[in-house]
Amino acid sequence: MNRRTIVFAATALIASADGASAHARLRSASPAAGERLSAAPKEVSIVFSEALEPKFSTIDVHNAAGIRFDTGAARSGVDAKTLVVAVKPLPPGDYTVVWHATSIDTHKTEGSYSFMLLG
Ligand SMILES: [Cu+2]
Repeated sequence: MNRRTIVFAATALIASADGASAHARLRSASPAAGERLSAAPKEVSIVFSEALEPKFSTIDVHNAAGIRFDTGAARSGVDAKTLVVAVKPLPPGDYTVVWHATSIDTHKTEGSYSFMLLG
């Protein structure tokens, strides 16, 4: 490759990395954002718009005091677009779910939402 070819290849790579089409975005979740539950869930499950690399994707679940309730690593659910993490028995309260997703094209996205477990 001469220098011009390398510059062109690098520019093309940046352009494709900039494309938003393959970034994993949250499509739905269980518990859902803002949901008020009367029974404690045993896991938190998030469906994304793209297939994920579960080894490089995480779901943290913590209460208002910052105490973590997720247990173990996040794993794929029913398909590669679903990420699941088990949670300890949840006392009533407010919970925040923080997710970091790496899609199979290695692009990273993140977000968070909250749900409430009624007493
Ligand atoms: Cu992407």
